[in-house]
Amino acid sequence: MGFSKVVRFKEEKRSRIVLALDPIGIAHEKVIEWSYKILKELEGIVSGVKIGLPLILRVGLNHVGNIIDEFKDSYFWIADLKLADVAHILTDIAEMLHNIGFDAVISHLFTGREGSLNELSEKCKELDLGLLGVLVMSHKGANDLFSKTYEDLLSIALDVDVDGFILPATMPFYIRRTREVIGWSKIIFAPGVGAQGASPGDAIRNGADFEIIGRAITFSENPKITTLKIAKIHEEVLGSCTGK
Ligand code: BMP
Repeated sequence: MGFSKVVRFKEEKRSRIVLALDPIGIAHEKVIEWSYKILKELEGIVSGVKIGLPLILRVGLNHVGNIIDEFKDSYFWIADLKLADVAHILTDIAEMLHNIGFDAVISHLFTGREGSLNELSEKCKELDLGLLGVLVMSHKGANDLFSKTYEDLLSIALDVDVDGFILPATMPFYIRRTREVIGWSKIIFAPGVGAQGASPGDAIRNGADFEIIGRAITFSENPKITTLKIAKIHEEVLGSCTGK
């Protein structure tokens, strides 16, 4: 358990797919059943699961804990609350998410070092909870601000020693640039594949370790077949690259 599990899954050359388990549009009373069904179907072909407010607000943190418990050997678990707060709040939330069974948390970086990310990073290291920083987001409006703050956020992230980054599959330039700066020491996760426009494999070709994929899988007619097709594309891309 913990971030070492994420690293181990990568080293064991498992799939490079992280499922975004967002039950958008699913009837309230069906959300738990929907989650279990999809997680059963995708065992062995998806490595990690990212859970955010859409699921947590619908079923509550206890049910999320039960889901993680049931599938803890099959997947690593990322809590996507895009944290942005002061230190005592961040460390408290990190501890709760760790206790529920999450292996990593996603945090914004703009809150800065002292009184926020320094303390969060320290707590995450104590818990072996991976800390993943959002460098640039995947939607168009990310260009309004993130493109201007990229270098500063990267320097904050390196100072506080995050374990990995969230970078847009839709803007692979940022993935390439980050990989050039950080080498292979940290893990890059890229959302924006499928429904948001990037093609499967694009982010990995440009240096990402994992692609985060939601609707392209969960809303497809046959999630298992769709995921197998994406995994095959990833294998082909990885086969033609070195260093990954
Ligand atoms: P989808 O593949 O259905 O577009 O979902 C993408 C997932 O990745 C969502 O859970 C979203 O919150 C997350 N995400 C994103 O789309 N862009 C970002 O920049 C950061 C994210 O965490």
